Amino acid sequence: MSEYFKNIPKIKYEGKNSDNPMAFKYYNPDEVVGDKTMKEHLKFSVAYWHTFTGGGVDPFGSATMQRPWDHITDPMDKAKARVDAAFEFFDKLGVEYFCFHDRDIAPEADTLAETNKRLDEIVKLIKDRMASSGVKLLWGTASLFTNPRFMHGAATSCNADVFAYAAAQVKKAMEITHELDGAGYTFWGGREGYETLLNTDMKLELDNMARFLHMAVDYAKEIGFKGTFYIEPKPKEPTKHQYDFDCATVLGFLKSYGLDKHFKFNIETNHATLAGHTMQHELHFARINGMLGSVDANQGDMLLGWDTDQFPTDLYVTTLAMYEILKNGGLHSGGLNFDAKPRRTSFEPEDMFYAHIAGMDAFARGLKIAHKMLSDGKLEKFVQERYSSFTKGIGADIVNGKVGFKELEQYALNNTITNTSGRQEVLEALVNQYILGDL
Ligand code: XLS
Ligand code: NI
Ligand code: NI
Repeated sequence: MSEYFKNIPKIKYEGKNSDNPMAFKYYNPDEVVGDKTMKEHLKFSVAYWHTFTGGGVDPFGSATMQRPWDHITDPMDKAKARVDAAFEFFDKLGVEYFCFHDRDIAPEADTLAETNKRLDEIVKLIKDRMASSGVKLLWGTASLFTNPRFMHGAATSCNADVFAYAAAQVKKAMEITHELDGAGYTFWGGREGYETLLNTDMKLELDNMARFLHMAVDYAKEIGFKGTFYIEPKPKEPTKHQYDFDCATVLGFLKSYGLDKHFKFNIETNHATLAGHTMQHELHFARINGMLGSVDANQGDMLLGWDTDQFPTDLYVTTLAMYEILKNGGLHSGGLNFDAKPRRTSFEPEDMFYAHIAGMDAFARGLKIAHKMLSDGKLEKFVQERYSSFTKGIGADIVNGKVGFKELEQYALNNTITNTSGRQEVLEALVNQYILGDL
């Protein structure tokens, strides 16, 4: 087997004073934080699409990425080379999970039957590599947005033939995910949304999306796939309005169609910010509703209004994300999938490594800071005290359903109100102290 990243060694932990860019400064896989090792807490995953098929195109320019498989012209030979390169990459980086879309791993052919045959060939290869390396599939998914047939959407297309095609594609994608023992399967609503309501039957589109998901749930049962189903919210891009806008919108949708018990969320940082939320907000909302499943770990550029999918390096964000994840008792069958790509000017193969190292270090540090925040308990205690009026007296009566408007009116007529400060700035300074302090 040829080596694709020849000058790159296995990436090691060298500690915070290392000036070697090909080394971890904070991610020390076997270091124990609380009750688990960093590796167990973080469960990093490489996104096949950005890392092995992404070329660096943007709306104004073509591909810039230089990859060691570029010279291969036959599409299936190229797909096979990418598999070898991928497993070399996972091994050198020390990442134990990956995620893919069906079309990332095998190129589409002229017919669906031929495309499925190609997929089977590559899946066989991947299965062998997984067995010999111990690398696992975090989740699989289907690309229901790249091919022009999906111009109007997939499950929400106005064209019933497209709905049928999308169903056939997801059926196959679920089968290969199952074959590779995937821990989950993700639904990101590629083009499930609309450009203008002037040509859209929103009710039928939403009903059809629910029908589609019910069919997926039924089929999982039929084939014995026990992995977690994730929905990945995103508010816009490519359509003006994506139906899976944010966690709150999706939860409402799932509940009104009786689907909520079958799904969890795969939450992406850049999608959270596009929806006008912090990542912490989305994770927190999912957590308190028992819906926090997995994370697409990236970040956006706050000055650009699209999904730039940058590697996560903002410590404030990784810290507060890990805070929510730890409070959730971890991600269970989920993980931290780098749905991220190096900038198109970071086009050399080394940049694939540097980018992942930067993200892994930022999350490793975030984990340690968040663990300290939780074991000190100062923030949690503050919140608890802030709401302590609901643990006694009239507050306890409200919570326990003992009083109604009449009793509360009596109470309000006979009592005066004293408020206390929310101390936001004190708390922000405290978080900074944790980030900057010794761990
Ligand atoms: C696109 C999405 C996509 C999903 C998988 O914005 O993030 O990459 O994660 O289809
Ligand atoms: Ni994503
Ligand atoms: Ni995205």
